[in-house]
Amino acid sequence: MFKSDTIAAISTALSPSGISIVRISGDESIEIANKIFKSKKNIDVTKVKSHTIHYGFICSGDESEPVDEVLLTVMKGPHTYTGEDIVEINCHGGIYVTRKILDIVIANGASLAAPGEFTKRAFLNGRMDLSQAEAVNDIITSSNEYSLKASVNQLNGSLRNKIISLRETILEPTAYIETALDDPEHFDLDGFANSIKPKILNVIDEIDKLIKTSDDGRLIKEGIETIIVGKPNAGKSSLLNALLGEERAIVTDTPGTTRDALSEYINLGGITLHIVDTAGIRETSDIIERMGVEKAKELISGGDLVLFVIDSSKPLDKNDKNIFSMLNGKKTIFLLNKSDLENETNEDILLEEINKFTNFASNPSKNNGENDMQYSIIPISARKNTGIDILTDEIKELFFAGNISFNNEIYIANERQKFDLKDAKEALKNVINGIELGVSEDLLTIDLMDGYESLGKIIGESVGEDLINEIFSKFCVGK
Ligand SMILES: Nc1nc2c(ncn2[C@@H]2O[C@H](COP(=O)(O)OP(=O)(O)OP(=O)(O)O)[C@@H](O)[C@H]2O)c(=O)[nH]1
Ligand SMILES: [Mg+2]
Repeated sequence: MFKSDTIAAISTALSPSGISIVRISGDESIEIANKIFKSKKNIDVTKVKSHTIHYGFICSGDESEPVDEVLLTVMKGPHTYTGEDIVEINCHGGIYVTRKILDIVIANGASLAAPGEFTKRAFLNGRMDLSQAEAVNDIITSSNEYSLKASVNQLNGSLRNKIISLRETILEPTAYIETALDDPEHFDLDGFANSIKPKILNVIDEIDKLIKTSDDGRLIKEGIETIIVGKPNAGKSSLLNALLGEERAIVTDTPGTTRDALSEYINLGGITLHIVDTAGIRETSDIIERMGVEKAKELISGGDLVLFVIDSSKPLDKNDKNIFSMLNGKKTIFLLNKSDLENETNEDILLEEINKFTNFASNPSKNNGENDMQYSIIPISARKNTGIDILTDEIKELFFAGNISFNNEIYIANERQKFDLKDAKEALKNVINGIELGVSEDLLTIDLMDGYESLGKIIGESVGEDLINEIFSKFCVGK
């Protein structure tokens, strides 16, 4: 077991609240608690049962007056978060009182915990692997339902189990080759390399599937970068407000109201959109507006999704048509806005225009062709708030083929994990090449082991101290 100092930190946010928690972990945590905790029945904290809660007061030792009234939770290792003895002090949630209790704990022998140090200890003590430790942080930073579910899945070991099983598939033939090389009289390597090819190809395939989830993983975790575009006065800012459910952006009937791009995070049916309202795009001699057009183009190229707002109460004009040329290869939803008014531009007219652009799919609803654009058309009224539900469903359809199921689905939302998967894939591709070229088995084992180790890094095996420190430094203090 990993040995170290006893550490302490405030585990709750530092703002006035109902309660705060000061957490202590390490060999001396129970003794420290015993020195500063006083109860009417004079409880000896060193003698209480594990996983019990006690009512009393924190005193600073030299002062007889209690500092606060608290509940003390005593949990003895190894069945704790860190694997060590843990004491948690539930005190009143004032900033001053919580800090004072932490100071008393430190004065009695604990040292201040670094960011993520509790979780780092959990990892070092084998309570969780690295993918699970990272999932803890992902849960804390989750901002939507799907991201939370994906993180909880990972905490429960979904990724870990997958990696372990892939590694076993690699290790088995590697071990056989090594045994056979040591003991050629009893083990035969004739044709063995070829016989493992399907297995290794299968592992590569599985790794590929994981790598492919990383796009969805990013979208789930960070949100879909969504750009609202359209000509002036089409109702872009009204759409932003409708999606937000509040009057965030200024809406007027004067074209050119929005001058600077404005962005907000929106939670929409379990997914997050990072949504940007842009200045209306029109041909203009005004330098500020021209800069706005350039900015919109730039935003479109960096976005995951374009919401193209069209004023359906007016005919399509030059300004609308200009925008088509910016949508090359982008997932786009055409919104026929102002559907509460008499329409001048309907779906047929719009389709005709869309079809003039060859890079748009010929099938109006969905198309998965590589170079074709995926798009759909939805009539809405940003003012009357109609069609917004359909828009939400359509976004899910476009990005997650309609259903994000979370039974045992794994999403790679972490660049580090993606990087290690790619390394493992490269090594295993070398194995396949080696088999095809007929290289000797001992050379194959080198690449097999490379693949095995790259996968191991995901769960924290054979990773260096620097990397571990870097990962946990991103956590908050007290976790
Ligand atoms: N009838 C009707 N009017 C709408 C609708 N959506 C927006 N409007 C009106 O259209 C006008 C322009 O709306 P905005 O949301 O400011 O349009 P915008 O696209 O952001 O305009 P710029 O910022 O100038 O580019 C306002 O008077 C809105 O009230 C709608 O669905 N129906
Ligand atoms: Mg606007």
